[in-house]
Amino acid sequence: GADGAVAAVDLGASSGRVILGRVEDGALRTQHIARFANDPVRTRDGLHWNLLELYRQALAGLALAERGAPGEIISAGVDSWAVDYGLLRDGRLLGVPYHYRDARCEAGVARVHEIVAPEALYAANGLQHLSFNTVFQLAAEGPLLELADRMLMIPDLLGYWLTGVASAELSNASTTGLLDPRTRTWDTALAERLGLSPRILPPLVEAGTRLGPLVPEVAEIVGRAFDVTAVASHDTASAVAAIPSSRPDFAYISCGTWGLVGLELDAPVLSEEARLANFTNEGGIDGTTRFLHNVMGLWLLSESLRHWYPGSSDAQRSSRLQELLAEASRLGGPVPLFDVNDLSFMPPGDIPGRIDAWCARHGERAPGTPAETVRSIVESLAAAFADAVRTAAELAGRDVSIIHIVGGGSLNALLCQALADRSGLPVLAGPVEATAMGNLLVQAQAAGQVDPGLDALRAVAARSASLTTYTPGARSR
Ligand code: LRH
Repeated sequence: GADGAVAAVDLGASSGRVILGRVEDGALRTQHIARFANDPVRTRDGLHWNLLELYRQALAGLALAERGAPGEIISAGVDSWAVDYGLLRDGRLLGVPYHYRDARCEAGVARVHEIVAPEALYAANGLQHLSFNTVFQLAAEGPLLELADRMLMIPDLLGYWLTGVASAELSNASTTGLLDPRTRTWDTALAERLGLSPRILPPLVEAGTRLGPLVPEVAEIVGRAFDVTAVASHDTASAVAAIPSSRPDFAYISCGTWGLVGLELDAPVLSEEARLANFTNEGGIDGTTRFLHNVMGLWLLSESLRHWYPGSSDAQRSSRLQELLAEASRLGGPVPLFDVNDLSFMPPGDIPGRIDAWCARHGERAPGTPAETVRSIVESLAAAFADAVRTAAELAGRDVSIIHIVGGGSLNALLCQALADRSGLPVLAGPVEATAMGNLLVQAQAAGQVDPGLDALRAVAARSASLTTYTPGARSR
């Protein structure tokens, strides 16, 4: 296969990064080029992503990567969080894309369910009910939708700005609620029933498809016109692709802002039990199904820190979090457990206060100190993760013998040990940058640097990651 480096633009809900990767001796070597905050902006009409800033940072990162390795980059790929999108008319962006934590979605849910009942919707799209699924956001969109001739998901929108090619990569398209999980094609009949013009849905592409070279204006900024490849552009799909496992009976938790907990399957599970358990069937690479449940994740910690230390920097907050986690791990005795998935925790704001309110509503003692709140969050997340693993296995009729946790949560020893204890299963933690690795490896595979197939990709991921094992019951006292 071709030599050369590949670049990942990986946009998470709280930060973005540009990472350069090279496959050498069957392992992926990565180099962190740039990291930047992703701070949403609230305006009079709601909560938005600062998308132009993210794009500018992505370009700056790619330019820096090119300068550090002149002429070496053969391809770049973009992934981000799911469900959000921009509307365009004649290639021009209409309005500032909304953040999925904006409150506008509920009206859209009611509008959609008036036309298609929840059971029928699940039978059609296989998605767990999240009020921010694209289909509900579109139903709450209002007049801009009439003007639009295209909807592009966030990574596809960046891909379009980079190359001029408008497409919809499948893994992320599968989070819209407008894709048939069996055929992996747009459900244009469903779109039409909901009053959405199918013309706004771009042509679908699979991860690994070459989109094209950077357009000249972009190449000028970046320094050269390398290719852009469609990767598994849903961050969770990239993370699952890079799970460093060689065995089929693993469960995974992609733990960043969210904890995405589930199994990789050959086909969707569309049973009524799966719908009631709120399990989703999202698209993975190579025709796989990501059968998973959205559990609240590190958001509960990061947003609590934001509440306790307003105006402090990212770095200050994360060092304070380390101190609180250390303190939390020394606490003896049980801490209050709460339902991390309670909808009151969705919007930005005073999470510790809402945890207290949840406890009051449920006759539970509230945590007394920030360290105890942190311990409550960690234990409650671990309990919810373990529960989701059990439910996934039951619903899919599969055995699970190991849990892989990747993403930021894999660095949280207290969380990983609590997960092992509560699930009774060994937990293998890492890599922390699984999403970026999945992004890079799909590109390397498209370039012929990795053998075809998901197994070959995972074998490279396994050779590239250093993992920590947590054994049930090994909690130090
Ligand atoms: C994680 C994630 C998740 C989606 C949510 C909107 O970053 O992509 O898979 O459900 O963001």
